[in-house]
Amino acid sequence: MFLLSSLPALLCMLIASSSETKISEEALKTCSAITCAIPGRDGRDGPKGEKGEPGQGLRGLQGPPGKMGPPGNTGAPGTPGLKGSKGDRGYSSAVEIKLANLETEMRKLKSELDHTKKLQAFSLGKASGKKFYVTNGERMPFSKVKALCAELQGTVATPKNAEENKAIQDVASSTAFLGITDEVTEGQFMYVTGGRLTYSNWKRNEPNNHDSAEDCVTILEDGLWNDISCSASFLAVCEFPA
Ligand code: MAN
Ligand code: CA
Repeated sequence: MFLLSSLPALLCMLIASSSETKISEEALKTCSAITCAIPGRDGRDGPKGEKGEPGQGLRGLQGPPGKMGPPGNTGAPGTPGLKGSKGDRGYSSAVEIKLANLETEMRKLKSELDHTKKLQAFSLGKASGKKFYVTNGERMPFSKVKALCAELQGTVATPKNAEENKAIQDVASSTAFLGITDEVTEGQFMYVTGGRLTYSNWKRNEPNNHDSAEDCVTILEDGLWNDISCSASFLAVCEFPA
């Protein structure tokens, strides 16, 4: 009795739970005629669909940079550097004593030199801030005078004004060479230390380049100048800075 009356409902349930997506007209009529009291169970998931086309929406903003990666491996060692300079020898007490003795000796020599310079300046009547002139009283050709004065860290006496001319005249007991020649260009007298003449004290009718052989200059006993042969011998007078 029960079985018979519930048959249409059972049939309806079977139709509703069928895997067919389309329910036949017939089945629907049957179903509408009866009451489907119990819903059928969900069907099983269908097969996965094909991958869809990429979306057409706007792309998002680029995200922030990722975290720093771990440090790489240590590189191979570089080429060796240049050899350093030789170190000092170090000090022994014996060397230290010698050094101290040398320092004492040097202080003594410096003070003696200072004293000697003062005596020399006094004996030459040297005025402070003025060039001074020295002679050994010997006569020699001009090239020798130049060499001698250079050896003494001086130059050949060269008056640049009347005062200096007088100072040289006072030192020279006889005719003396001056540090002036026209060896480079005939007729153009120059200082041997360089430059054109800025002062002259020529004797009347001098320079005359007598016998076309007079490129050097002498100061005569009266302080006046004469051009003369460089190979003739005259007094050597050297000049030293103030
Ligand atoms: C005379 C003059 C000078 C010249 C000498 C050369 O004294 O002519 O100019 O330099 O002779 O000895
Ligand atoms: Ca002359």
